[in-house]
Amino acid sequence: MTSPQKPFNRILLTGAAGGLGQILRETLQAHAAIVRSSDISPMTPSRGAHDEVINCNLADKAGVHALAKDVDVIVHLGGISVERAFEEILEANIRGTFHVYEAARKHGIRRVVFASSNHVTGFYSQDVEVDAHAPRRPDGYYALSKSYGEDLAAFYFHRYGIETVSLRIGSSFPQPHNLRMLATWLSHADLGRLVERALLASDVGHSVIYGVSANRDRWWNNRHAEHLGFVAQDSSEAFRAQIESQPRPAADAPDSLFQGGAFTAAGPFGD
Ligand code: NAI
Ligand code: 15L
Repeated sequence: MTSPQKPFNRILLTGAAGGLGQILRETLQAHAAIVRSSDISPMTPSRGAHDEVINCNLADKAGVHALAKDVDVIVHLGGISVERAFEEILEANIRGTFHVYEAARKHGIRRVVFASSNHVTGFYSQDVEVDAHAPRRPDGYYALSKSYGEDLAAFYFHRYGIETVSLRIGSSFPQPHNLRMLATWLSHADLGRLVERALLASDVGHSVIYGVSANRDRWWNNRHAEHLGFVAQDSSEAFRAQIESQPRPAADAPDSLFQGGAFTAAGPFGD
């Protein structure tokens, strides 16, 4: 039963122990009577019936299916969040995201908010503007797993009508760490606004949106996601002087050349 004040009865949040999961576990309380938080890592204990906490490895199909019981909508953040060897990415991100969509299908869940990443277009030069219709240029196995996640989202919409908003998150940290992040930064408050729109906007089908604050210099144009109604309110400008006082990366360093920065030069692994 839906709470009269809140749009959803139960939201499932994966990756709840992570940097963004800890933030969203709080934010989502405003949108659902019950937030079910899940992660493979330990989480802050439940604070009551409205705040469920269940440990689960996304690679465990039966576990993920149990997680999705009586859920209205999934915010899927869980998985490896940086570049790693393919085998690690395979279990958590590729198999894990497949399990999330299959669980959504079996439990009749109508929408997923998927934490994709800017790295699906990481191999574009920093002097090019990219939008959601630009061909992807994944910058590693991590990015390939997010690209697969977006394709999975499109498939589950066309085949089963399960809607997804794929959030190509830039760099969402309390503050930008370097020059690149002056362009890619997404404040935590703007992340909350973005997820709110992804949950509440109607008829999203499979939508793709870059998660980026209203920074002075941006590489991403959200012209194809205006229907979501996301308006960023923060900007990295407040941090510019501090960042520009740090030593700059070389002009030919990956962090200066490509939108994906250092991810474009990670690996190879296991040689
Ligand atoms: P994080 O690494 O802090 O959190 C990810 C969480 O997923 C961790 O708590 C981890 O324990 C969990 N996890 C990993 N493998 C798992 C498995 N097999 N089963 C269950 N849980 C597992 O990452 P963060 O920064 O919170 O990011 C959240 C999501 O947003 C990730 O999917 C990440 O790829 C994506 N993202 C984040 C960005 C950022 O700037 N923070 C930028 C772009 C995308
Ligand atoms: C990501 O996809 C990562 O999850 C995050 O840790 C940051 O490195 C971010 O991209 C970024 O591009 O800065």
